[in-house]
Amino acid sequence: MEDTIVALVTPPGISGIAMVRLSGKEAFPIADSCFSSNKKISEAKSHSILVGNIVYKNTIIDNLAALIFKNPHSYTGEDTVEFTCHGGYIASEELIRVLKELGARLAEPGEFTKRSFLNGKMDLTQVEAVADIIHSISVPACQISARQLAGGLSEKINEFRKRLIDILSLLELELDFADEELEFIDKANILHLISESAEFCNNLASSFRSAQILRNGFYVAISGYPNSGKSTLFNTLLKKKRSIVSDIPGTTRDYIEDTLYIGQIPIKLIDTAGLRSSEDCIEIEGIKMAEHILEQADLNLIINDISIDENHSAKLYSEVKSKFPSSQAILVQNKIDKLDFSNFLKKEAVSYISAKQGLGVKDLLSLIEKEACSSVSQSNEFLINERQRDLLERASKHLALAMESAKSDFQNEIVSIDIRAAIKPLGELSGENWSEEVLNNIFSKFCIGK
Ligand SMILES: Nc1nc2c(ncn2[C@@H]2O[C@H](COP(=O)(O)OP(=O)(O)OP(=O)(O)O)[C@@H](O)[C@H]2O)c(=O)[nH]1
Ligand SMILES: [Mg+2]
Repeated sequence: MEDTIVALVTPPGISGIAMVRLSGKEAFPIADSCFSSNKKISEAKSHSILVGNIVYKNTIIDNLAALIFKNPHSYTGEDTVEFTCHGGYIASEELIRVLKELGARLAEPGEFTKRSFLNGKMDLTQVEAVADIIHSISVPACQISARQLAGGLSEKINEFRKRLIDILSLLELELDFADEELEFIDKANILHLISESAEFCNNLASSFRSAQILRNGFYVAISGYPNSGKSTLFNTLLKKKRSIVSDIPGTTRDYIEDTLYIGQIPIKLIDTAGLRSSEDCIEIEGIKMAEHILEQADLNLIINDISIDENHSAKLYSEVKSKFPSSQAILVQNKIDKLDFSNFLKKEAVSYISAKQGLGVKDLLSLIEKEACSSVSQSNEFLINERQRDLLERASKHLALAMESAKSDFQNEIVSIDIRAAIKPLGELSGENWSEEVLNNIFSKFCIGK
């Protein structure tokens, strides 16, 4: 962290202002050597703003404001200047060029946040929350991440981690006095504490799917036999002509994805190739993709052309249900406009629509919303990611083993081994113990300037 780093922290393009951040040991001297104002940046108070010109080699580059943050009271924990220059492509690029010529180097992706972590300003769950806020596509996801950034998740994890460390110390203390046959611990209470910690890890780990939905959207695949009206429904739901519709079976070959907002959960709709046995290698590839999507989706809409027969897709529907039990499936009877529907006996849990005329589509949307909401209904206190889920599962596995040995024949050595093994991943969660590999992996997902 010897280098002083610089980057554009706002997206490049035409805008009122752009922000360039300069952070590191030499931030103030570098800034002072090109910033001309009534006061030097190094002499200004922290959290103050100076307005002045950037002048380099007798040329005025821009007139701008400089926000000054003195270490450790900055985002990175280092001396930092945030220049708000004029927007557009040129002024900020010129400013960065000048700052680089004066000794700064361009920041790597996520380097400002990495420095913040290494300087103890944030723990890893907060770092991950920063990335989540930036990439949020729904209001609840953004709100949960903001809570996580405030430190809620680490606080909770550290509470349980500390509890386990206390248990471990007691178990080890008792071992030291094993010869004197002294007992310090209330075994029933310890068992209760381990079980509570295991439950916490389990519950948090199992909130992963729900977190994924809030983070990435609720995936709804539209599938069925060719010509059943999948693309027509896709377009009707999106209220735009997005997918090609024709009466030639096998029109859709690739899959097409678009986002629809129902309530606060983003719905990712995917139109897929019609499922049938085909000789055409491109269509075969499309069908393979469609099957993969069926497996991944949170909800599968199986579209049936009711004008052929109400039970035409019954086999496909039951196959999808049994092959992909972790996804929900709804049978959608399409083209009801082609039938005399007045005396038709509707079945429960089946949706009846005319994708072409928009009949029943509102009810289908409500059904999708209901499914999406019930998938995230468990109160999502935190938005855990894959790394966090894996660590929580590891902790919970060792806590289960610790409970087993504590229940059968309470031997301090054996119980301690698993408690220690559970404490380790909990420490990795917040970054108490970290490896370069983990950090690189986390920060590679950041953009330059964050
Ligand atoms: N009458 C009527 N025709 C429909 C309806 N939905 C779709 N169609 C017609 O059915 C034909 C096939 O529609 P598509 O939406 O292309 O069907 P698809 O399932 O996407 O077909 P593939 O992409 O080939 O698998 C087109 O001629 C549509 O106009 C409907 O609700 N009523
Ligand atoms: Mg289609």
